[in-house]
Amino acid sequence: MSEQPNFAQEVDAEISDPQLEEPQLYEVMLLNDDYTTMDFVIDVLMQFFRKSYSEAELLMFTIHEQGSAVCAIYSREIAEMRVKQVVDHARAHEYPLLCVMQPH
Ligand code: TYC
Repeated sequence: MSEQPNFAQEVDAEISDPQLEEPQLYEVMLLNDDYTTMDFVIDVLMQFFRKSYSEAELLMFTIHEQGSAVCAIYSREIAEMRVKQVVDHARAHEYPLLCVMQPH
């Protein structure tokens, strides 16, 4: 008998046992608009997505030019919380900034 692990069995177990499946991850994205200031977006990226100033500035310009960009990838619960925090923060400052999530 071979001492090698049976990978086929392990793969089958992962498919059949939901407890062993990897949790679905979600991309959290910011969308461009014409009214939110560049400085506000940079602050959001630093405050809520833990980017350095230079990372945040580069990502902000990517969103500004491309229309959107992935800012982080999280589990569903963390992604939902982050989207709500960012949207609430933007509305509190009367900016229309949109933050959305989609399966990774
Ligand atoms: N387009 C905005 C401007 O010119 C800047 C901006 C960047 C807004 C990224 C939203 O997610 C955004 N002031």
